[in-house]
Amino acid sequence: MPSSLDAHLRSALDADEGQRRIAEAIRHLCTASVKVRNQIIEGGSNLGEQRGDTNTDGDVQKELDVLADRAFLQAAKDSGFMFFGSEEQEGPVTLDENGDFAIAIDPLDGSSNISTNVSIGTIFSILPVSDANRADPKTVFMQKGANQLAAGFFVYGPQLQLVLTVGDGTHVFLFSPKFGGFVEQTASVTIADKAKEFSVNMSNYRHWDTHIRNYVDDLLAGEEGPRERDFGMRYVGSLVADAYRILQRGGVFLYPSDGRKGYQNGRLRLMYEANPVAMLVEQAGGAATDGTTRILDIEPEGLHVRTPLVFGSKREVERIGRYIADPD
Ligand code: AHM
Ligand code: MG
Repeated sequence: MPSSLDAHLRSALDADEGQRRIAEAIRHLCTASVKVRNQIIEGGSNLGEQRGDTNTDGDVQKELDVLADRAFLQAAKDSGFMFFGSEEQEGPVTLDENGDFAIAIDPLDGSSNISTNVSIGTIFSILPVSDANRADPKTVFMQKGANQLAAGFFVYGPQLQLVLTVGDGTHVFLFSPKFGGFVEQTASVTIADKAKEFSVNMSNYRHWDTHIRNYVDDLLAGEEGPRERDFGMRYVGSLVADAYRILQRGGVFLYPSDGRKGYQNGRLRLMYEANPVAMLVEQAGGAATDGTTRILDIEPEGLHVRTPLVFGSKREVERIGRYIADPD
């Protein structure tokens, strides 16, 4: 009999009432993820269809973006969370004045892949709510990622998986319809120290700063270049899928800032993409930066701010930092 997520939560989050409430919230998020998965499996072809509305990014919302947002909003309500901050909502939603926690969430990550039947996901970050946050709610999503109490993502792919950390390592759980819940697939993931693959949207090459181009040029030069070995490239375009692959077999992911309008801080969102991925990666022995600064130390200016993002095998992330800080 495989070990269940429930057993993991009971042993990892049992120190006090607050921890038990976080465990309960993770169970509610799992319930929502199964609903979203069922909608993906059964929902027919209209899930990738565009609705009339746009989200905070100006992206036209797809049917599944809205379904996922609703499912996870309900999970947050059921969890007794005080605030819900979603990519699909303009500002923080207050749910329960007496709640102690807040959730920042990307309900449907990888929207552009919905209609292509490629892995997509949900990314979440659970944060504490302080008295100062209660007095001035907009500050709840202005706390740095180092404050996260738990972080994770669901992957809706060939398998439904939960990649989770509550600060005691990064663990992978697989949804088993036979078992009727999530069971442990990998306890304590460790990211390989040596990167053999890189993950970046190469079509943006011409928009990057010179130091990023130099770094990627050196990878592409392979055996004949300064790295004296060949690198493979993989880029799914769903952060959850690229992050999961790196957790499994190492490598490095980059979404740097670039010269396009609106990309001066890259594309990815700090509160519900970079922070949770950074916590998972660090808990697995890897590193995550904006190029030079540790992601978890960034003081955010608000729920929807973006950040350049580099994460993966620690040595490789540090190497990229040197290309940026010391381009010669
Ligand atoms: P989304 O949350 O609206 O789907 O956008 C985020 C996605 C990430 O999953 C992925 O890493 C990135 O955007 C891909 O961007 P691009 O298409 O510019 O390479
Ligand atoms: Mg996303």
